[in-house]
Order: sequence, then structure tokens, then C-alpha cells
Amino acid sequence: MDINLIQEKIENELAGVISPQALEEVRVKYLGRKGLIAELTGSIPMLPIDKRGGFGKEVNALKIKVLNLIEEKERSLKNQDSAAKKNNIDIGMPGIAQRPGSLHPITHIIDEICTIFNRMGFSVLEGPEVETEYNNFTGLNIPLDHPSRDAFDTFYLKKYAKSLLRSHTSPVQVRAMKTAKPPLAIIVPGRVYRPDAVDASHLFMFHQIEGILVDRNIKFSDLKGTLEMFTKNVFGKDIKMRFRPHFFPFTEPSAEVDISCIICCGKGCSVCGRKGWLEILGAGMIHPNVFKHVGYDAKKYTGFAFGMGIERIAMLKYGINDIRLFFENDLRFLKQF
Ligand code: 2U9
Repeated sequence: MDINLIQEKIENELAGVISPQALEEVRVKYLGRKGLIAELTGSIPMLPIDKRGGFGKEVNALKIKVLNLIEEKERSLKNQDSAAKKNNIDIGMPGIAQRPGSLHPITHIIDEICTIFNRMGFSVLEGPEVETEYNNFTGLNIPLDHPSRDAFDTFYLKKYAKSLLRSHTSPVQVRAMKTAKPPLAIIVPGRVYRPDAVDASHLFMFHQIEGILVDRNIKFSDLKGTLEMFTKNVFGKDIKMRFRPHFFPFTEPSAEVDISCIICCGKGCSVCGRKGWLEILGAGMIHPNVFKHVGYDAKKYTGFAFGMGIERIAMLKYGINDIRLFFENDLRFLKQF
């Protein structure tokens, strides 16, 4: 038996002792007539002759050490007790438990979504929030006269020409494509900025997750399968999905994606505006002009892209009716996650 380990165990036990009764229990357990140290002493004659002397010395040293530790603890308990009496504190009273913190709901849902895409082979990538006009617009085939380039829809920085606060996370994918060759499968979470008037469903800063997958022979059906896996993982296996034709400059063809309403399961209610469907994301096949901008051969490669607003997903999933709640830091709200 390792004497050092026994000593360590006794020290740990003593550290947890807060009353004279508990201290007496430890004393009896180790130093009592039938205690561990008496047992160790009793086992010496059973040892081979050449081991007895060394072991005996170790047991004796342990006994002295434990005696000293117990005396020391006794003194410290007495001191505590008299200090507590002086201040009228009941040291036996149970403490007030501290509630451990929890993740912010947005962080929580970003983690959850990234894990789902991670399992499908996507890598998570992040990038800067201050971007160039090129990465935010031009590289994505967004024409010079597109309304999203307007100062009413994008925060431009005065200090540096052609710099802005990114209005979507897509510039991170542009950067990734400029530096890495296909196959490429990435998922990009992060903050984005748009000068919207604040109300229950709009803020001037929110979070997005976007993803792209580029390889030879990627088809629209790959996009469908990937998004189906995603929606079922986040909202449950019974959820239905539909694609509505749409237009984005960076994808062709493009679609908006709805899920069957998670409140009324498609029957029609106030949350889905009696439609039975909730819009949750946009998606499409990456436009060949985007490939040209980043130096990919559009004849060789195809790819899909999708994007969603995280706050919207979180609001639907948790039944939250006001986006401002996420950023007011009201503990009554945050504690629920
Ligand atoms: C590259 C190429 C294409 C990302 C995409 C959407 C469709 C989309 C919106 C959802 C709600 C933005 O937060 S929101 O307002 N996004 O509908 N995003 S396809 O397409 C890309 C991205 C990067 C290089």
C-alpha cells in the first residue's frame, strides 16, 4: 500500500472537514484503535523481514503527520468558531448556491447548427466584419446599381475608401475560394450589419450562417438533401420543406426555403400568417460569375450556397416574438437557455 497516497487521501478528507464532529470521525477512522494506521502497524509482522523496518518507519512518520494535521485542523476550527461567534455567524448554515452561467441562445444555436453541418463534412470558418466592397458585393456578382449597395442598406466606413461593415457573411466564402481549390465545403457563422430601423423583427446587427459546397458535379438535389438533413435536425424529423423560386445575384437558380409551420404543423395559424409555411432560408446554385471572380473554372466545378438569419431560426425554435430580447441582456430572458 502506498503511504504517500494514503497521506494525500487523509489531507483531502481533512480539507473538507468543517465541524469538530466530522474531525473526530476522521481521527477515529485513521488513528483510532481499529483505525487504518493501527491496521497498517498490525500488518508489519506479515511482511518479509527485510521490508519490515522501512515500512514501520513510513507508518510511524504517517502517524505523526496525521496527528499534526488533526491538531492543526482543530486549532483552525476553534479560531473559525470564535470569529463566527464574535460576528454572530452560523458556520453550519448551508451556503447559497451560485447558479452556473449558460450560453447565450444565439451562441447555443450557432454551435448546434455548426455541429450538424460539421457531421456532414463542412468545416467552420470565420472572417473579418470590416470588409472591402469587392468581397461584399463585386465578387458575389452583385451589380454596381444593386439597391443593397446603397448607403441606406450598407454601413460604409468613412475612414477607409471602399470599406464597409459586411452586410452578409458571404465575403468569408469569397476569401476562402480565393485561397483554396475545390472540393470546398464550409459553413460560416458571424455578425452582419444593415442600417435597418429597429423593431420586433429588425436590428442593425444580427447573425447569419451561410454555407457553400463546391466540387465537380454538384447538383441542386445535393442542396436539397443537405438542407433536409439540416431542417430535420434543428426542427424535428416530421418537418416538411418546400422550395419557392426566387432571385439572388450570387446564385442561379435561386430559391427561398420554407418549413411546415412548427406551431400549427401546416394547418395555418397566426405565427405563419395562415399559410402553414415559415420561410427560414435562401439558397441556390453558385452563379458562374462568382466562380470567375475567385478564379475557379466554372466549366469544371459547380456548387450550392445557402444563407439564413440565426435570430430568425432561434425565434422560431424557441417561440420568441421580439428580436430585441436577444441583446437587452435581461437575465430573466437569458436564464431560460
Ligand atoms: C458565395 C456564393 C453564394 C449565400 C446565400 C442566401 C441565399 C440568402 C438570406 C437569408 C436571410 C440572408 O439573413 S438573410 O437576410 N440569405 O437568402 N444566401 S444564397 O450565397 C452565397 C454565398 C457565398 C461565394
